[in-house]
Amino acid sequence: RTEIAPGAFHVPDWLSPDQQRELIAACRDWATGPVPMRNTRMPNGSHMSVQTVCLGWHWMPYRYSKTADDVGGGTVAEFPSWLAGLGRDAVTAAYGERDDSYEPDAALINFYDSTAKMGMHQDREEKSLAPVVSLSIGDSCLFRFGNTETRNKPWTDVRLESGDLFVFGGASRLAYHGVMKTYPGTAEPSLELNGRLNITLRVTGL
Ligand code: MD5
Ligand code: FE
Repeated sequence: RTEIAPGAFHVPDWLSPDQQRELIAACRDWATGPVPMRNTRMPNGSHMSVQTVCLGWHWMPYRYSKTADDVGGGTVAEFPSWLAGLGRDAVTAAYGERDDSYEPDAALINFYDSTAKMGMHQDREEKSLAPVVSLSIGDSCLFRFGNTETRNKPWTDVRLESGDLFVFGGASRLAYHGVMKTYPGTAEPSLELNGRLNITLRVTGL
């Protein structure tokens, strides 16, 4: 594992091929659940290029709700306990020390088609500063990990590949970050995933 910045750990190739396949299947179900995957509408009327579906809590800019107040008002699917267990394993792998107190209660599943990206931003909607777990599956991407002060340099560019784990905690929890681009067609063909999935596990503190 590599510490990209204080509290930010990259663990390449952490998910097994079987775990990746199972998570893809789960994401397909979640994407068509009570609140379907959608391109989130921003306050200025534009839409994110990434498509998102949430578990436990519904994220909209810039708050969490139990209901999808921006798209139909349905109640989001529950956050499964097996996913919280995977989150504890992830934090343990990143920090090298078992943390059974880590209790994520929200997941954001982001799907990137060949043109999607995500601009530099901070994740500040959570009232808890517990670590965020990030799992990447499918096409590789160019991930940019910045600083906590501005969305500008200095930053570190990291290529995230299928199966990679990233954990953002400690001094890195409020760092600016973004996905500059994906590398279309780099997913292992047997995954049958035409794009990139990113699953983040979060503690909302709500
Ligand atoms: C992605 N997702 O690949 C990225 C990577 C998001 C998002 O940025 O907000 O859905 S996960 C990177 C991340 C998430 C939360 C906190 C921090 C990084 N951080 O504290 O640096 O779809
Ligand atoms: Fe983010």
